[in-house]
This record gives sequence, structure tokens and C-alpha cells, in this order.
Amino acid sequence: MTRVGVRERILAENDREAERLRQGFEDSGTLAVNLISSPGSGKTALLEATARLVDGRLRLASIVGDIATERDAERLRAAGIPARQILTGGACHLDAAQVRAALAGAGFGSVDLLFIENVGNLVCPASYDLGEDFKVALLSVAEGDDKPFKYPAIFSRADVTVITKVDLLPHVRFDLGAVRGQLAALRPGGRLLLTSSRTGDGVADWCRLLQERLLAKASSFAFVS
Ligand SMILES: Nc1nc2c(ncn2[C@@H]2O[C@H](COP(=O)(O)OP(=O)(O)OP(=O)(O)O)[C@@H](O)[C@H]2O)c(=O)[nH]1
Ligand SMILES: [Mg+2]
Repeated sequence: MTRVGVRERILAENDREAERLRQGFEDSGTLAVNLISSPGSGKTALLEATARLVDGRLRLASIVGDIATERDAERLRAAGIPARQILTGGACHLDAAQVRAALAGAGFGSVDLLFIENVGNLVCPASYDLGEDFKVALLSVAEGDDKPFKYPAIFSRADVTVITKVDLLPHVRFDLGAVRGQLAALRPGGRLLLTSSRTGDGVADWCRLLQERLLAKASSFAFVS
């Protein structure tokens, strides 16, 4: 089999596994959110800030992928979010089978909102469906305002883009208008949020978006059952 053939087969298998996960999330009414960004953009920090704002009013849980260390799972647990770490041992993304196995071993019980923090990488995670309700792409202001057009796959597939670390805007060159223009071309109608996990700016907007999506999912769940 050619290299392209092998990759297509792997992605097709992943898609089947992802559909099973999606069905499971549908049955349980769990909203699953796949967070994707380059390393250090602030995925874990945003989840920590989310936990502070949610303050126990929702059943949160998280699956977190890294190449090595349990550090992020430890941070999330310390923030009050039950967390299961997946160590990929080198792979630059999570796949659906890893998420299924992690969920089976985690013992989370009933979950309203499951965060899947992907391995820090803007390229590989874009191709792997994890059965999520939607993908979120995070881009910190320190990374540069040219990234959506340079990494179009993820920014065109993410329903939501979060510009993180906006507290650093006075110190870096980052043209928000340029980013808006790229996102409008790549993902017309996509949502753009601005956050700082340090100051808390925008975290309530992010939580309102999660709440909207949760309510939409809960009502469609009620409608079909
Ligand atoms: N100034 C500032 N720093 C932030 C903010 N969010 C995160 N950081 C810092 O950025 C660094 C990386 O944050 P993480 O939350 O670990 O980023 P991550 O995307 O989870 O990183 P990986 O899991 O390694 O891909 C840490 O030193 C954070 O304290 C923010 O809003 N403002
Ligand atoms: Mg992290």
C-alpha cells in the first residue's frame, strides 16, 4: 500500500471510531470540545480559568494529550476538573481510539462538558475527528497575526477561534483586524473570542458560548428522545 493509502486507511478507521464516540456523547448529553493550538498558547490556562468561573455548577471533565508528563492533568485536577492524561509517546495528535480508551478507564461518571485538550500542535490534530461537538482553535497574541492563513486546516475546521493572552497586546505586534479578515475567509460565520486567562478578560464570553452550546445540545437531546 502507498503512503497515501495507509494514511487514508488510518483516517477512515479514526472516523469510524469518532462516530462511535459522538454517538456516546449524544446518548449521554455530554458536550465534547476539542481544544487545539500550538504548544503554550494557553489551552490548560483557559480550562483552569473556566473551572474558576463555572465554580462547580457543571460536571466538567477533561482528557489531555501530551507527548510526555502528567503535568497538565495535575494542573487540571488542582483546578477542580477531573482529568485523564494520555501520553502519546511522540505522536503529535490524539486519535479517537485513544480518547475512547481514556474515557473507559477514567471513571468520570456523568459529565456535562468534556474538554479534550489536544497535543500542542497546529497541524496534525486538525485531521483527527475525536467525536467532538466542535473544535476550538486557540492562537496567542505572541504567536503572530499571520497564523490562520499559514495553518488553514485547523482555522477552517474550528467553529470557534480564541485569541488568547490579550493582556500581552501592549507588548507585541498583533493586528486583530488582519486575523479577523483571515478567519472570515477561512470560516465564514465562525466565532472569534478574545481572552486573557491572566486577567480573566473574555472568560465569561467563552463560558457563555459553552453554555449556549450546552443548552442547544440539551434541547435537541430532549426533542429526539
Ligand atoms: N500573560 C499571559 N500568559 C498566559 C495566559 N495564558 C497562559 N499563559 C502562560 O502561557 C504559558 C503556557 O500556558 P499553558 O496553559 O500551559 O499552554 P498550553 O496551550 O496548555 O500548552 P501545552 O499543553 O504545552 O501545549 C504558561 O506560562 C501560562 O502561564 C494569558 O492569558 N496571559
Ligand atoms: Mg496544556
